[in-house]
Amino acid sequence: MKSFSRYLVTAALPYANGPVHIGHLAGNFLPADVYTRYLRANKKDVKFICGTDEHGVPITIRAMKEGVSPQEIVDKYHHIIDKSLREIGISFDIFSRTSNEVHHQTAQDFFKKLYDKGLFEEKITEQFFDTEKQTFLADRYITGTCPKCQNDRAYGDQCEKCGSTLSPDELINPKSTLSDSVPVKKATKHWYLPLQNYEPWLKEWLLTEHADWKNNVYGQCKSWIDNGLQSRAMTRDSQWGVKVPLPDSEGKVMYVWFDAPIGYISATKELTPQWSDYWCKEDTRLIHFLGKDNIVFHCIIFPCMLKAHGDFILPDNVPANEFLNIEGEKVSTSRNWAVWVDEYLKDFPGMEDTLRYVLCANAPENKDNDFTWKDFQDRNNNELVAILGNFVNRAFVLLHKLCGGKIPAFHLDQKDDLDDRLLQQIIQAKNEISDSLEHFKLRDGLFKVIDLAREGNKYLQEKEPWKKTDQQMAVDNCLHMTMQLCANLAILMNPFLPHTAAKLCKMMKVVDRMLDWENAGSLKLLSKGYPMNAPELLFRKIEDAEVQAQVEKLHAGSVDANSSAGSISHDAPLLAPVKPLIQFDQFDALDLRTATIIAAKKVPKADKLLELQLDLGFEQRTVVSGIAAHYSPEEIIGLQVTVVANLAPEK
Ligand code: B3M
Ligand code: ZN
Repeated sequence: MKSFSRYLVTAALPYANGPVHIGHLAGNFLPADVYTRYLRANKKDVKFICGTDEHGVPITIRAMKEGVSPQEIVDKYHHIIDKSLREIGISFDIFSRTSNEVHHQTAQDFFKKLYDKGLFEEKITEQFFDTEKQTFLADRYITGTCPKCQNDRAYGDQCEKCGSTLSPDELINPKSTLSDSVPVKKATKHWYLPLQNYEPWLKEWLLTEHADWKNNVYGQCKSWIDNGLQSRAMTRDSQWGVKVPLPDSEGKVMYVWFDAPIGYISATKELTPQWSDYWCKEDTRLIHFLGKDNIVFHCIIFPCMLKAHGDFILPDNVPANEFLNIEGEKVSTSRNWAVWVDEYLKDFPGMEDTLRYVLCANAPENKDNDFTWKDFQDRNNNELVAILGNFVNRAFVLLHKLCGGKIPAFHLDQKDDLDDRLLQQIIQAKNEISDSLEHFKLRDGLFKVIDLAREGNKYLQEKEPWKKTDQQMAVDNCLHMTMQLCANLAILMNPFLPHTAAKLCKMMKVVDRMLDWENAGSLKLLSKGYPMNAPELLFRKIEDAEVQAQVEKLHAGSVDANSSAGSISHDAPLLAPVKPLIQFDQFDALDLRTATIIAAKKVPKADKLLELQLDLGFEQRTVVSGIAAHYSPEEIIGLQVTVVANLAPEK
């Protein structure tokens, strides 16, 4: 096994064209963060790099939909994404932007170097052109009828109805989305990277030397290589992107997948003057975290670019994840079938670690996995609250009750088998969690943390210190061990649940340094006589109503893929969001009755209001209702409605 002096961890750069959802977190940011926190706890020299990807069609399309400039789009979403990732605890060393000057410069230098080495092919091809707007059209900007399913809203690259991959030539009646005009073909020059030239090298480097990569990653790469690689255009006709640094290249920018991965290099430059140690020295371990749709770019195209350039190291591993579905369906941002991280943070304040926990526990490491709100509630209530939180709370409560809140002595002559067993379990958990994390198996690692807490509960149950108040030494030993286990748990949970680990450290009155990984496995973390703070609950229970509200919100905000509202943004859901929770006594105060509408008329000078005459059975009443925009008086007479019979009258 090669030994490394430093680590460079990257998480795929999210497009700054919308907020991030839990699929991004589970597939990409969270595994990278857990791994990085583990490296830091091991005192490794590590830089964790990310930022927003601010170029390409995803940005310009979004700008068109929101009716603003691409610059406004990237500014808006960069900040939203940055904020929510920080709040959920993704501990980047830098979260940069590909619109930064240093990035444009770095990407242009990179391009120029490949050009000067003669590594590009220049080709002239015919591309669709909008004569009205005088611009070439990216595939996404062309719509027409799908030749496979006749959907008349298919895109030039894909039909979202039947899922087929298309080219604009295949569309029936193609139209430009910019002007609705029929596009024409026009010749244009671009620079191509002949990937086929790198095939022998890729077979050696990737398929042979990196045969240890995850099966899902290796398999995808092998099939790309086996199918034969081709030249791929590294430039586009557009006004938005990194300009091609060559004479006579007005209107040409880099293909977003050429400049975006170079963003990892530019962000490192921005972060530290020592950036070249990280990018140019062979004893740096470069690890890219990403979702499966980005595998080919990180495992084939970017490595070919790096190889062509020659100054930089190559990734040592690319532990890509599969997809996380939600409530059994694929995440779709256009259909608003997603759980947005910024909204989660608002709806569940202080519960960052619960989301981290549930997403790690369901990490789509080897196959697509599913997130459901029921599972979210169950895992929180049955694992975090009932096992981990419960153990820590019992330990602290018993310590305050039976030992005056101070760490008791351990009387060696009274040590028994249960104490030995617990120590062995702590040491074994540390080794197993380390091994899991080193092999990017987050779920296994996380479950071992919970298992260890479960053992702690078992230990307390077997020792029953509350029944031994006449044997202080036995009580001391039990609570000494229990508290050392709490400290060990803080270290072992820290990569996964950093907010909780910090809270626990505060309760134990210890500094962050205690969380160094080397400290795990020790029974000397808290010394005799050291006073502990009063316990605080680490986790809280989640009620049925809270998850029910989330399920309703998900369905209320979702949009049918084929409806014309398919472009709705999650900022503007179709239905009003569910109001804040009320307590049962507020509900119980309402007197709800069924009434029949016996007469209805418009209220003069109030276009929203109808005046209704209601029969409640025990009385007739006149009420005013703001439904005039939706119902005419004629159509509602005779209908039954629910009335809040005890609502105070108003003028
Ligand atoms: N922005 C694709 C994506 O968000 C792209 C990743 C770039 S990583 C260099 O899925
Ligand atoms: Zn189709």
